[in-house]
Amino acid sequence: SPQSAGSAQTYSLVVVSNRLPVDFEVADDGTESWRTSPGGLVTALEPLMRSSDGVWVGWPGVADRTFGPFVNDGISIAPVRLSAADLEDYYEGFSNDTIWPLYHDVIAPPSFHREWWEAYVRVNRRFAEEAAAAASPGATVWVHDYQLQLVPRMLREARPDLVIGFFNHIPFPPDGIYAQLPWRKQILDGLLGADLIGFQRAADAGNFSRAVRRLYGYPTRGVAIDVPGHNGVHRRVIAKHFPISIDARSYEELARRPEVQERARQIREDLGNPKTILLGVDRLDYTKGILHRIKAFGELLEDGSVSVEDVTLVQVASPSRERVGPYIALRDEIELAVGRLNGDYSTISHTAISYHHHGYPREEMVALYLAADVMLVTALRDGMNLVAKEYVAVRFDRDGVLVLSEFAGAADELKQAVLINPHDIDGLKAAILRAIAMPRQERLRRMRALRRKVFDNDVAAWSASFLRTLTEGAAVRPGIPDPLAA
Ligand code: GDG
Repeated sequence: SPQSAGSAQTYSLVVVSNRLPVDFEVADDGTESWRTSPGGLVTALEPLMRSSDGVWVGWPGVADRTFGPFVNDGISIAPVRLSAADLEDYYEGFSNDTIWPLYHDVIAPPSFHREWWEAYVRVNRRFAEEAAAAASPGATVWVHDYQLQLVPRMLREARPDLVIGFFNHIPFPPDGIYAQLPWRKQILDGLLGADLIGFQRAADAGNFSRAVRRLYGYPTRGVAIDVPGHNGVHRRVIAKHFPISIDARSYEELARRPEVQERARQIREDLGNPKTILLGVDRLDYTKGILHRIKAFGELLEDGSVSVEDVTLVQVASPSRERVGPYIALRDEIELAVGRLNGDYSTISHTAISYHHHGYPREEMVALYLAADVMLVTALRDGMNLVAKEYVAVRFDRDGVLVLSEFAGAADELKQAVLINPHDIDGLKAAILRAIAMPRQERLRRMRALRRKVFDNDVAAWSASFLRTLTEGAAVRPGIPDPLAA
């Protein structure tokens, strides 16, 4: 049973991601402990992991430490060891300074370094080995995200009996951009080791299939790709979109708590009770369009369309990838822009931009969403953008306006948002003014439709749909246990 995780233990469902859903923590007095880091993915997979004999393979967040397998909160955990050098080259380097910018339309220039690639191959192999060791015969393995694109192929070679799924949380770029990657064929081959490759948007799946056609010439038809195998027998790989979501009900439940609502009122008051609160919540990342948002708001103040007495912009920019070059530069640029704008427009009683380079507890995020009249999601490119969905889930009062970039995956579903092109600063300014002035009737109508979309398609539906497609596709292979049947 999964209760007593030992190194020889194997499981019928193996989830593999760069980070584990637990953080290793060392207290001031030296006490070491594990803390669950609650994310959408854990919430979605938790029931499945508990009921169906599952294990999570990933890195526990500290370098150069070896941990044996253990059970945390009912979930079996198999930690993967990463050295400080692995982190620098595989994670900060190849994952976050090569693949991340390349897959986000080269908003920042990707760096190509052969040593980073070598580390990426080496670390992917380690994850694949750990996953193979944890998988029982015919098990389902679900690999996550851009840090682990070589794992599906490595796994298939070691364990042809496995059913392998991969989900890409970030965009997949158009062929003209993807083609820049010196290791473009190896990465495609790595992904094609999976039976099912999931993407956020239909456009991402299309970009992937086109890249496969262009670089390998494999025939594709709709979502199916026929990969030539041994003896001329083709193996069918499915590349399809599965838009990720959130645990919507848990967000609404938090928002309904009296103390969270009281906190939202307090936030408004502390900001000087402006007529309108605009809110941005992002990891501090160049894909999120934070500078475009600040520019548009600054111009609205400059041309007198809004005043600091009436409108405040709250920007949470949570610290992210602080050792990666472009992120260090971006933080300086953002803080210069915020400082200038506040210097020019803030008064003693009213701040133009209330800027926070902090991570907050989820309760505080929910209180901020409740306090915000207008949510600004101005990403230049974003796989999905969960912040947009969280804002909608929290607004049980059906009020509030979502301004949403068409370059975020969420725009495919959240059509009743005010959709914008963040590169068009005049268009963005007009959308902000429209959101500020929007009649209550229209706000309620739009938010009702948005909420239906988010609640009908929550993260549990997402993971069930992915796993169902994965196991149905594999059902033609004999002797494969169905993880959903548990
Ligand atoms: C990647 C893709 C895709 C942020 N600051 C704080 C905080 N957050 C939470 C948000 C949200 C999450 O982090 C961010 O998710 P996003 O989807 O907005 O963006 P990425 O981090 O870039 O995620 C993205 C996602 O993967 C899932 O597939 O949607 O496109 O880029 O949940 O609320 N949470 C707390 N404090 C903070 O300060 N508690």
